[in-house]
Amino acid sequence: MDLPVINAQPATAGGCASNACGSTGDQLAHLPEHIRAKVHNHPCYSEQAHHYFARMHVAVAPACNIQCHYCNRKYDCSNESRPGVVSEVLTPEQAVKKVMAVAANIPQMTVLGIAGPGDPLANPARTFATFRELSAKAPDIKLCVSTNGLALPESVEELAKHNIDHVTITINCVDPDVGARIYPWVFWKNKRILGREGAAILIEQQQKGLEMLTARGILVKVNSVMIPGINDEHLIEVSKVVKARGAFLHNVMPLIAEPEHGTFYGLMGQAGPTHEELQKLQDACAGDMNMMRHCRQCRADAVGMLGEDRGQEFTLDKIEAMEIDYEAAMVRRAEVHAQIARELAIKDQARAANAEFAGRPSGRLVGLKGDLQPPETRPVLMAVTTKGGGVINEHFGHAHEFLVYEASSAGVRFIGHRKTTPFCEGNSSCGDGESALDESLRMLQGCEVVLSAKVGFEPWGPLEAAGIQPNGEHAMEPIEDAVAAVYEEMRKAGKLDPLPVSEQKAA
Ligand code: CLF
Ligand code: SF4
Repeated sequence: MDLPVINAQPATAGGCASNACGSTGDQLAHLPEHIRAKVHNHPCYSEQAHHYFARMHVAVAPACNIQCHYCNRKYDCSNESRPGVVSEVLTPEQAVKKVMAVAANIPQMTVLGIAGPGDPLANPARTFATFRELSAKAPDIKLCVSTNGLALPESVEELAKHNIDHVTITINCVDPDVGARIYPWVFWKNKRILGREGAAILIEQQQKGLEMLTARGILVKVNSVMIPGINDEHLIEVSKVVKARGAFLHNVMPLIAEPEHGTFYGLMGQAGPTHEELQKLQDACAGDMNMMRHCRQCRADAVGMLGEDRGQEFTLDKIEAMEIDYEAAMVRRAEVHAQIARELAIKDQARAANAEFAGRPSGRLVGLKGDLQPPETRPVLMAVTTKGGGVINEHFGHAHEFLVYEASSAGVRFIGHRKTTPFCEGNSSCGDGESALDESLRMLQGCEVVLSAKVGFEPWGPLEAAGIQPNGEHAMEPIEDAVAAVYEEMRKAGKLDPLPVSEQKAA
């Protein structure tokens, strides 16, 4: 990113120092070189990378060895996917073919993950056959896996053997009493173990696996499903524990539970958190942990940039018809990756020059140059629409999601994303756009500005009426620059009350 990096904390040995892994700026600058090399093009481990690089999943793992109350086996794994969407399970051979076809056609695809629809490590033969083939045939693709952790300790050697540098463990609790309310059973040593006893085994295996992985230098991300009233407050403790054991990143995701998903929680009416509750918990955890805030809870067969799914372009029949010259594809992929690296380097240089000109290392808005700092002003949430590349390049009416940023005197930080339905797929006719616009307005709750490449006449009035200022003046600009500029305009226009002196932080 181009703007102020909010460096809230000093660097630590365990990974990112700030909340920057899910945040802004040259978030990787403080990391040791070998860690940077691992995460710079992984769209989940680096917020910056997710604007430029894509991932894909292959659904080769149908079975699971535990039961989560938020999962129905008929649907994708809730660890890493939206419930309610069925995946086609592939054989390892089909999966390898698909990966190579996608890599040849989407050169920005850097990471192959196995994340379901069950648990990859409960299907070790299928999972490792896929990894083995791919590491031989497509060595330029990073391999990634997501697991519930029950079978992790016995799989660590095999994971290391295949050069799997990124492992996600879904850890929802470190207390078996909490676990008993999330996991009705685990399947352990050929027996189904119920309730608290089963949860205790799962927790022990997760923590052991985490330690074994970090001891080998494998980067571990911990995913946690926030279940209000069950583990929400407890996740602060989870964050501390997993950080102490060497986890690199913590991803707190909202529970998705609807009756039509057929899950226990869905049927029992267990509610998921609101945007505000999720952000509050993520902020509370951030004091101890690098937080991921850009997770899209992907399907187990997702393809493309986070937030998009191009799976339909790569169905088995279409792949069969494709001629793939992977040698040539690797050359093309390397060129595209080098081009992105050059683009990012230019942005980093511009940011460094900005900071130097402003006379301060970071943590202040670009545009506030010189020695005098204005008084601290209240934070403002702004939504942006983007198709990727880190710039504002999506029309308001075409957006499938809003990225939400918080601008304050301290800088610009990424808060999260909110899914929506594009209210207008065409330029002039908006069909049943009214209800979709209502949905967009609801998703924009709490935001005072929405920045898009273009905002049409039709939504303009309702947005203003809802207290959200539409803004199309920063089309094609880097997101953080644009957000900072608008914040500065608001400050100059007197729209931001200075914070009381007692609430101002030392600059
Ligand atoms: Fe897939 Fe997971 Fe690897 Fe990413 S997803 S296995 S780490 S490549 Fe990413 Fe998707 Fe969130 Fe997962 S956005 S659900 S965190
Ligand atoms: Fe479902 Fe994944 Fe939990 Fe297994 S680990 S029950 S597949 S959410």
